[in-house]
Amino acid sequence: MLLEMAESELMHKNFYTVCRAGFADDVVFIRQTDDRPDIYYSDLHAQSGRIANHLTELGLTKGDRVMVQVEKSPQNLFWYFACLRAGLIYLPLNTAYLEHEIEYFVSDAEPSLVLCDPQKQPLIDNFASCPVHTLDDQGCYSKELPTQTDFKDIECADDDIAAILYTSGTTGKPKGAMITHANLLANSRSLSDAWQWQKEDVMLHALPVFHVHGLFVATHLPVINGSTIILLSKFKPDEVIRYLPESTVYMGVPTNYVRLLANPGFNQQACKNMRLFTSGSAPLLVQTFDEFQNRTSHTIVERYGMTETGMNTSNPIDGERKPGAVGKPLAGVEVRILDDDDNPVTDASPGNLQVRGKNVFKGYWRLPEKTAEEFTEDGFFRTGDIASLDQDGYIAIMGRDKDLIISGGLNIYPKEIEAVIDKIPGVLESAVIGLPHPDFGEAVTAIVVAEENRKDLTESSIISQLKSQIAGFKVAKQVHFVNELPRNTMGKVQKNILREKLNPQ
Ligand code: MCA
Ligand code: AMP
Repeated sequence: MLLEMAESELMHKNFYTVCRAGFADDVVFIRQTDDRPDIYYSDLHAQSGRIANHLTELGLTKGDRVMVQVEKSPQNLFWYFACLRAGLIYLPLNTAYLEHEIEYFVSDAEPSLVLCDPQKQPLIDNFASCPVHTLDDQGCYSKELPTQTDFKDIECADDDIAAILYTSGTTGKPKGAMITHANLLANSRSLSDAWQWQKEDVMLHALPVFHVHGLFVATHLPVINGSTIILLSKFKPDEVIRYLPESTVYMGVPTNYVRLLANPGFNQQACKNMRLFTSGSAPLLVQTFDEFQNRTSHTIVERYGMTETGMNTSNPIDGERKPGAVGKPLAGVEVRILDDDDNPVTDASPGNLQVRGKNVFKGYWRLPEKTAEEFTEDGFFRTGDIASLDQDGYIAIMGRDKDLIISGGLNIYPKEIEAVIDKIPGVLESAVIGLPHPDFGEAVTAIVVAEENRKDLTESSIISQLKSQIAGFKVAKQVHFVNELPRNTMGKVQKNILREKLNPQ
């Protein structure tokens, strides 16, 4: 099995080179929809080689950042693997990000090349000091690629950075998580093993490819095993149901499962060849878990991860998959639960979850102090999640120590939204909270204190201002106006009171 490969394998290779040893050229890498031709692993190798040559000809060298904000396509994945091969740092961005958000990422990451959709090019050109090239949703690149497909892969050490993924922060400014080639390898191997991945597995891929979930978990597992991916450009329930019978593995966030269950065409017949359904990125409600089991006779494998750590725990393939639990630590991942005084919790009470292992990232980009704060002296990463451990060794995520909303599997930091609302003329202050939502799990909800007589400030005016400034998924679904925000004696806004008031149980 993969886990038995020597750990020193990466010492002179990059993550792609290790994958390359496991895939065969004549196997289909991507099965496309709409009768478009299959793409083979030989194509992945040749096309990523051409792009890697091109990037080298452009003068990019090891450690340079390539920022990518494009629609999902096979070519998008060629670019990702090309960067790994050339020792460049791949930096994917959510396609929903707007001007100010992108400008921040460009200034913080200082990329040597930006690849974006053609419509965004003029905008990004305004503030980027590097070249801005385009890749459209059909995979057409704005420049000519060299014909040379051979490329001598760049050697990488274990802690060379493969990718930077931005994750929002409680301070309101997103932080770049530096993920190494060794992190990618360790996590792909442990997951392959835990989920008993077979070469013959067919991955139905409907996740975005700018997060750990879609880019690493759902792409790496097929690639490191040389399996086929059916690549859907985005999640559409009818399309997923159409391609499920040809697949064996599906990975989703809870919202994907809620939406599949809402579709009458989602039934046992559609799932007849399926081996594995996994869920993560947000808590899976027991209700969804049960309904799924009743409808399909399949039991979802819930797992738990983070951008900074990749996957940490998973329910088992063999053995009980407990609803409401995220399973046991993956091979090579150490997990501990501590109380607020840093003493180990020895019973099933909730405490602060910390993790250590080869899966854990190198640190935050250009933020050594923040990085040091998030690690303990003995090298555990503080996840900010509150967890408990039951007598069978299963972990359950009970809550979060961080002020974070997870909506449809996407993280939203209230502080960032509050900062935008507070700048709207006539707003005195605001608080942003997550309230239970049947589709998104949690819905962003804003509570606003306005100046007296500001009749122009309405729910829709606040929402439209937000829409013009931040990505759509972060925009408040509801806005409530109050005379004042509840505060404790220290002056801190009591968000629990707001939650209770707006969502009485
Ligand atoms: C879209 N909208 C949302 C969200 N997504 N609102 C709240 N929360 C969301 N997640 C809004 C849009 O702004 C838009 O608003 C309207 O919904 C329709 O937009 P559309 O793009 O058509 O949305 P959709 O296709 O319905 O997308 C919903 C989705 C998507 C499929 C659930 O958000 C998604 O793919 N989520 C998964 C994200 C993911 O992969 N997360 C993993 C990251 P309007 O109509 O007002 O304009 S976490 C991770 O990687 C860690 C490590 C882990 O553990 O996995
Ligand atoms: P991100 O920063 O986008 O990588 O999101 C990571 C966070 O998502 C974790 O710290 C958890 O709070 C949450 N998360 C991921 N998977 C699960 C899960 N299965 N159950 C509960 N929360 C989860």
